[in-house]
Amino acid sequence: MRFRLVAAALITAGASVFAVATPTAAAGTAYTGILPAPVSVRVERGAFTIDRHTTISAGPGADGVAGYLAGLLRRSTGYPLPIVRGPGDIALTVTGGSSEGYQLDVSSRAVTISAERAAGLFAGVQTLRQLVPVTRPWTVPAGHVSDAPRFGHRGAMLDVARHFFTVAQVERYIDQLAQYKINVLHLHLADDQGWRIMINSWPRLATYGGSTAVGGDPGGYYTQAQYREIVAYAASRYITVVPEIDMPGHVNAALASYPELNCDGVAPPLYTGTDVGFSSLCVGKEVTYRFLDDVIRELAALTLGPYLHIGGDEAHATSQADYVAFMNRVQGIVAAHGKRVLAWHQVVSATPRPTTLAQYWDTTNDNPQVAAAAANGTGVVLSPANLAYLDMKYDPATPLGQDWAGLVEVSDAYGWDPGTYLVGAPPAAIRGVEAPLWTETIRTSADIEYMAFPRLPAIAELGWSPAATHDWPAFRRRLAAQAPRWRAQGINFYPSPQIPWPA
Ligand code: IFG
Repeated sequence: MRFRLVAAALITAGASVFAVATPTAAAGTAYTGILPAPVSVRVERGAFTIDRHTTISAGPGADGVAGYLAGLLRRSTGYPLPIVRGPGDIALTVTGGSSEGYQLDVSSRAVTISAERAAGLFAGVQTLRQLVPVTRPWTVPAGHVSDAPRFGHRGAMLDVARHFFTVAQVERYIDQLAQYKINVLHLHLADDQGWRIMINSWPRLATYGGSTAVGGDPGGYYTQAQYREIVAYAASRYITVVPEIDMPGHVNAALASYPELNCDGVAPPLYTGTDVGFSSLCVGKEVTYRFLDDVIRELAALTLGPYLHIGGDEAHATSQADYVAFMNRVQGIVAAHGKRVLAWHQVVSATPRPTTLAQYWDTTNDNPQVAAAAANGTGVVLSPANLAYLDMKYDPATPLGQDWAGLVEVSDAYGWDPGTYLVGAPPAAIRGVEAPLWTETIRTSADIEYMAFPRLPAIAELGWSPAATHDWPAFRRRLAAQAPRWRAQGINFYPSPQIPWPA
């Protein structure tokens, strides 16, 4: 519907720049099938065919993206697709500026993608990928896409604490996220059941605190070199990693590793259950803040982006007064190491710093305390558990996941508007969305994919696309059209009965 409106508008407006041809059905479907939905698309006459002579060119600042695109297209087409200096058949250009948007033009002679920043160029490449058929002939219908993201924070969270996931498994997920223009990967690195990142000044956190997992499953942890590899791989996909060390609760792995961190000086045993809210750092001991200063210093040195996540959820074993004092003090430690704070929304019961972001995970859209903080300048990232938690079951028969926040089918994940969702929160306070995947019941990449697909693309569209493109009947068709790609990539997606999947 929207596409025809755009075409009609162009005809009415007498767009003489391009003759608005009568688009072929295939061309129309290709451009109206892009997910997340772009700001605007226009189909033109003709098509560009990638063949053995096709070249790629990259202007200054576009080399990384050009290399990524060449790798993708060489793998799928088998053609050499050399990167040349002069204007190539596929030309990538970075013009300078701050927008994450891009312009994509396809004619029978050339494909051009231009963007102010390499991140926008990368987004344009993800769109081009969706215009290239999954099988030969490698013919891209002619057209134009003009696009830019609605929100700056378009995130996915992976809990590597309840179950540990290797670098390769995390990088696999990063590649899947990048296809839908996700730009933040929040890694939940520590919890009651495991500590997953080596901290050189407190090595037992990883070597001992990382030795278990839920249900007694194998533990594990990232050396700092391995963690740097994840961060660099994500950065090459224009995804910023946000590390989370949950505190003052969800800390049994740390308490088990160092007796001195416990108020009574006695380390509890390692924990492999799935209860929450029973552990707390010792707010009254100074060693706690020396410990946190060391942890935050080492994590900040490993973090390219501006944010560190300090958790703050389910601190049921910490008094409210202690919680407030603790969260206020730790925000200062993070700032002292040059980073900004992301925290679960309970942080608003303390005094959020002006740059602190609250990650909202409540199951109601009416939370006056968070709305008041938002009205008072605190930025909010929306992760409503009953809409965006990927560990929620799709239906009672779902073999994985939980249901404490309710059942979340694709239509639930898609059926809300982040801009207006939170009652009383000014739209300007909403920084974006994030889809957490908690892993109490998730052990393999296939498990991750079963829960993340197809709901993660729904959240990704809410984060990227204009509210005006929000349309469930159109979205479910676009989602269905992604299935051949997922099958080609071996993504173990849940074939939701809500979606008209192609045979
Ligand atoms: N709530 C806990 C998580 C996890 C989750 C599972 C948050 C912020 C339930 N905290 O979600 O640690 O156990 O769905």
